[in-house]
Amino acid sequence: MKFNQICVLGLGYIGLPTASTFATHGVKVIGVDVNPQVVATLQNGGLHIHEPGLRTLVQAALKSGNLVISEAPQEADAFVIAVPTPFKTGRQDVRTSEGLDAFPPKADLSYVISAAEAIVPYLRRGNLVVLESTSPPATTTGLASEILERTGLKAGDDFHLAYSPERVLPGQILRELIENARVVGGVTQASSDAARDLYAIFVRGDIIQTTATTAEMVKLMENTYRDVNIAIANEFARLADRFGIDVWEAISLANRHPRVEILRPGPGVGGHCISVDPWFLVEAAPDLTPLIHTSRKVNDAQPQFVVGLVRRALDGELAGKKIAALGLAYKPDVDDLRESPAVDVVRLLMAEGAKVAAYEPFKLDADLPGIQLAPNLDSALQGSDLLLLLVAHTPLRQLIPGVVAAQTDARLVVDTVNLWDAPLWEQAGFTVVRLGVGQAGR
Ligand code: SAJ
Repeated sequence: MKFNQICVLGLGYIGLPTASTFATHGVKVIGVDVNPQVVATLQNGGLHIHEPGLRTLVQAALKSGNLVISEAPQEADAFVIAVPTPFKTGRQDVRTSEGLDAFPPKADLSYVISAAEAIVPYLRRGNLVVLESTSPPATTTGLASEILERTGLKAGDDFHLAYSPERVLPGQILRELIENARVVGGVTQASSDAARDLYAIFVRGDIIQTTATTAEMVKLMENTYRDVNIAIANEFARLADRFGIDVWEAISLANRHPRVEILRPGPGVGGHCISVDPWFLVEAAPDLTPLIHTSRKVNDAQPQFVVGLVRRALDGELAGKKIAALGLAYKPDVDDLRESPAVDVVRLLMAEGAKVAAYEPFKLDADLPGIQLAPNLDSALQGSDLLLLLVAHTPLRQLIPGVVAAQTDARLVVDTVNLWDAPLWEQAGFTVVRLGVGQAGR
């Protein structure tokens, strides 16, 4: 199939790079977002999200004249839906609810529904529609196809319909978008072929065809697999803490086994993907998913475990203590605070009466209700009783213990990500507590 014009709905972390990449590969693209602010920002040459290299890519796409930003779709050969699918229950409700067994939260498909509805007036015979948003199994053959068939056209017969998961890693989106293998699942073979032709415009990795529901499951399985594996790493950290060993040493030794690859424990699992997607499977089949459900609970409880470590380091008393929380993003070297366990840790500490100065080197002015961000490291460190390292950001890795010692009265460090060289910090006068390292392992 040939594509002269593509309409991409949703200009977030996936839609914007995708739209821009199609445009820089010579195709006319209409990038659509329902948020007028996002549209205005992009039209004025700005950027509402941070991703390495994205600014240059978007500018090139706009400059080429191939990318046009708009609030409404237009007729096109292909429509790509890349809108968010969050869940309805706020994560905070989930984490603080008494019985974590009382939910699962429900997937919020309202953006997918709106996007599909927005396409209806423009959909023509022979067009291709691809859903990229992470969705519960059978969303493409069910919900998406039902809405699009309001045109009177039949999915698979009159227009092509496919699901293709994006699997790019935030921080490396631009490279992975092009280089990763791409799975395309059509509702018919012809739909799969059309989707393959679409991504062949820029994908250099393999493009693998399957069914729409398999493609949906592939995405959910990948992220669930990672969540479950991080959960076991977090449980190992708790066990190591209890049994007085160093989990980081134990993991590196276990990983010498040719068939073992344990991931890293930490303050919990965040981001808009891995901490969300497993719920889609739990929601779709609660009777079949006790392991997935439990893993979510383990990872969601990890901020509580970190608070326990801090409380213990401060001899059981958090109220009135000043804590410098270093790093708030959901993972290293990104500015994305969505579902960040570090933010949960800060909130939990504050709920126990601690005074927290939070410093996020990649985002100095985030709007986090109730949390005041320190404008710089110095002001976070000043007057603190304890330094709590929550994210393995490169600028935090580079801190020099002797210099930090001169900036703060704190002589206690809790490192939740095993970033800092404990002996060096101890030489500079700090007592270092590391997550997953019990007394005898220190
Ligand atoms: N984390 C750990 N320990 C680890 C690895 C990660 O605690 O060993 C934590 C991170 O700190 C973070 C969370 O898990 O809070 C998720 O981070 P991540 O780097 O594992 O993944 P994401 O959410 O940035 O991106 C994932 C990727 N999926 C997989 O690796 C299977 C990416 O390829 C997907 O495209 C993306 O989700 C998505 O959009 O679904």
